[in-house]
Formats: sequence, structure tokens, C-alpha cells
Amino acid sequence: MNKVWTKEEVLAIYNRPLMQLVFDAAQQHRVNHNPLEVQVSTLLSIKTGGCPEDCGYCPQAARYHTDIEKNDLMTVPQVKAQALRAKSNGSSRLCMGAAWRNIQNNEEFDQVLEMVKTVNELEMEVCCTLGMMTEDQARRLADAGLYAYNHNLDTSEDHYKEIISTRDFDDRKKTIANASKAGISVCSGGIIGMGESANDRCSMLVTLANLSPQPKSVPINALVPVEGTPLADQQLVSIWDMVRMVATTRIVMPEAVVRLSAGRTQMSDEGQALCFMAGASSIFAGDKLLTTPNPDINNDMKLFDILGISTKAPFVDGEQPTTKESYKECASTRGNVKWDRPGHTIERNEMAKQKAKDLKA
Ligand code: SAM
Ligand code: DTB
Ligand code: SF4
Repeated sequence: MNKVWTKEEVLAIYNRPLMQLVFDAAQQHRVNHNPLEVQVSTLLSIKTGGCPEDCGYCPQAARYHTDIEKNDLMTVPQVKAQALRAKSNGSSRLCMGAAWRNIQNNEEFDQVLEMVKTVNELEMEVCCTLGMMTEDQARRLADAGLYAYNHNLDTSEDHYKEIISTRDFDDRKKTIANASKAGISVCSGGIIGMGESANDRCSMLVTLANLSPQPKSVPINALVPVEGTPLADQQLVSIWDMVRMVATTRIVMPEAVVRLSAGRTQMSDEGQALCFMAGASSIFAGDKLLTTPNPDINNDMKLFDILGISTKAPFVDGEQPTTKESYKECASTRGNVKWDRPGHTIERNEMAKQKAKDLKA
């Protein structure tokens, strides 16, 4: 049974003198992890852009005018080729992302299930991030060989209402619970730098840490402000905030892999080294995240070399799933799956949408 965290406790950790906080996190890190090992994941955007949601940070939301290249769902051979490339570059995990609100019971999902089966057969950990997911969809993904599902809370429940209006925080939690019920390893974290307070950051960590089971991996993203999105003008996150967030996450979720995610191009090597010291134990590698740039893999490997860090092998923290033919069986009706829409509006998001309309006209 994990400890139940309160926001006051987490805030007190977050606000410790930075040098003390990093030392405490580094000590905690050594209790459950090899501090000289970092897990490397590669992101692959299998379906890019055109998303119906209004997430204020996201360049893939159809309603904002951003400069991304949209793509339909990739084919299975395309994904296999990218997975092999990622594996040869030292990645133990492939994380496939789709710009979907939620999974539908249709041919596209059937195709994703084939991708999962194919990549699992390459002996890589397979992760997907496909939006909201029902219990039966989670079961099918697990049967196909899915290892992990990424579904971020993104921010605190309070601040969430300032960032996204098209779905609510409880639905995020429902999807996470559906992944857990299917025996899939949960990857859930958030973004800092969206105008949230320290209170919001700690509140998000409390929600994550009090999930049962706790997430097995926690991505900490620094907002990548993208032109055309409502959050385009946000100030870049300071490295000190990133270190604080990583260290606090390490202390409140001691067994989790803490992933240094979006925003690494904004960080110096020294800043990233401090994050590894403070308990970060994973990165996304490859020159692209989903649509935005990421550091060159050669730079990452050079930094690992300097720091004496080696990359982690797949399936060290959990067994490789075996594919069960039942992934082909859909227990629910085919077609659209409905999730409620809360329907409030966010002025900043509406303005970015209007700006996109004006640019089109
Ligand atoms: N559509 C699915 C969903 O929202 O769950 C999966 C893809 S979505 C792009 C995955 C995550 O990427 C988001 O939850 C968010 O945390 C992160 N993300 C998206 N845009 C970002 C940005 N500009 N900066 C930092 N993180 C971002
Ligand atoms: C996560 O927490 N961060 C990744 C992954 N999970 C899917 C995505 C980052 C996306 C950054 C913006 C982009 O490249 O589009
Ligand atoms: Fe769509 Fe996901 Fe981007 Fe939100 S974060 S707009 S759900 S792709």
C-alpha cells in the first residue's frame, strides 16, 4: 500500500531549498533505481494533426493555425521500419501517438492493434497514446501486446479548465483506470509552463501519486510554445523549475520512471545532467517529438557518455506481453464511441481559433 500524499506535504517538498531537494531526490533515486541507467523511448506520430480537441498547448488541434504537416494513419510496414530504426539507435520503447480525441472501434484501431503486435514481436516495449480509451479497447491493446499506455493529466484539476474545454479531467482518470484494469503499465504526467502555480503542479503530483497503482512512468514536459496555439506566448520554463518538478516527482513516486520529455531542446547539457541527478531516469530520443524538434541522438549519447550513463534494456521492469488472438475480438459495438463533452469555453482558446479562421479567410 502506497503512502497517501496531501498537497501540503508535496508543496513542502517542492519548496525545499533547491540543493537540499536535489540531494534528497538523488538519495531516493538510489533506493529503487540504478542511477547510472536511463531508459530511452522513441516517439512516433502515427497520425498527425487534425485533432478535434482544443488543448491550448497542442499544435495538432485542427482549430488552431499551426505550421505542422498533417498525416493520415501510417501503415504497419512504415511503423515496423521506424521501430527497427529506433531499436538500432538504442531505444527500448516505441511510443506511438495519434492525434485522436479517443479510440474508435473501427478499421483504424484494427490497424493500430496490428502495429502493436508487430512492434512487440521486435522485442521492444510498445507504448501508445491514442486519447481516451474504454475498458474493452484497453483489453484488446493488452492482448495485442501493448506494454504501456500514455495518458497525461497534464495539469491540476483546477488549471485543466483553463487549458482544455472539450473533455474533462475525470475522463482522463477513467482512461488511466481502464489501462490499469487491463494490466497495462500506466504512463501519466504533465506539462509545466502553462501559467500554472506551484500549487497546481503539486496538486497534479498528488493526483498521480495517489492513483492506485501509481503510474509506472511519469513524463514531465516543459511546454514547447508553438505559434498559433493559445499558449504560443508563454515564457519558457526555467531549468530550476524543471529540476524542482523532477526531484519532487522522484520523491513522491519513488518507484516510477521519471521521464524528461518535451522541452529538452530548451535545456543545456548541464541542466539535463542536474535533472538526471534529481531522479530523471528516461528521455524521449530522436530528432523529433511528435511534431516539434528534439535534441540530436548523437548529442544525447555524447552526454550519456560524459555522465557515465548507459541505456536500459527492454522489459527490465516488467515482462514482455504475449500476443493473444482475442485482440481481434471487439466486445462492444463497432463504430463511434461517445465520451461526454463538458462544453465550457476558454477565451484564450476561442481567440486562437478565431485567429485561425481569419487567416483562412
Ligand atoms: N491525443 C492524445 C492525448 O491527448 O492524450 C495523445 C497525443 S498528445 C499530443 C500527448 C501529450 O503530448 C499531451 O497530453 C501533452 O502532455 C503533450 N504535449 C502536446 N503538445 C505539447 C507541447 N506543445 N508542449 C509540451 N507537451 C505537449
Ligand atoms: C508525453 O508526455 N510527451 C510526449 C509523449 N508523452 C506523447 C509528447 C510531447 C509532444 C510535444 C509537442 C509535439 O512535438 O507535438
Ligand atoms: Fe488532440 Fe491530444 Fe493534441 Fe489534445 S493533446 S489536441 S487530444 S492530439
